[in-house]
Amino acid sequence: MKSEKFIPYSAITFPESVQERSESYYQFMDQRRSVREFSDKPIPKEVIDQLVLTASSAPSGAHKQPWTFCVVGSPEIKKKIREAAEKEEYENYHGRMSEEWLEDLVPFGTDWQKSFLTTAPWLIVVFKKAYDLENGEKKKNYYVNESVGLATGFLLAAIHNAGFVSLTHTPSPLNFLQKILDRPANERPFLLIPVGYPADDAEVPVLDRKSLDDMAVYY
Ligand code: IYR
Repeated sequence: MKSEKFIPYSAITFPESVQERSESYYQFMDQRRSVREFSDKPIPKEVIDQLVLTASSAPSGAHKQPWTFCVVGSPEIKKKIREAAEKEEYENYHGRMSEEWLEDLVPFGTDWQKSFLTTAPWLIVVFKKAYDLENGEKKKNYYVNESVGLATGFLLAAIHNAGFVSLTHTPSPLNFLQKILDRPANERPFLLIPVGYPADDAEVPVLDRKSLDDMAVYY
């Protein structure tokens, strides 16, 4: 039974054909790359606001929007995050990651040093909320990982659309972010995303993407 109010859905139409639009959007999104070398060129906060609003327009379980985007521009806090992340990553690269894992990362040229955490003008730390707190009462959220993953995908697309670059960074374990950013117990860190312009000499590894035949099955 429909208990909430409903309004008509305003269908969107475009002047171009569906073929043209779907092809050009694919070509555009296919140019998105994870970048590890950032410029320190500033981005206005108001622009980041729009990217975060776009992320929060993602679908979520029972429309609970179970996320908090912590947007860090403070050089002091970025420094603290970098120090804590590098401490964990040093351990990861020196014994905590398996030989197979280290081997799998060779094409990306990653190591424990994370200079992008202080160079990029903004770090967006995405937190997931297992539950909400309303006047001290726990309110359940649903499909939290799926929802927050979707919102992060929207965020990456918005960053790319604005002409910026990003990296989905997963220092592990992530819990130092909870402490540094002083987040409440119902929030857990999900991903750390530096956002900025690419460095002038930024490079990305040569990668192929799977063909349609290798990743889609039609019935
Ligand atoms: N978190 C580490 C290791 C790492 C793991 C995967 I899977 C990557 O795709 C990339 C890096 C780091 O950030 O270096």
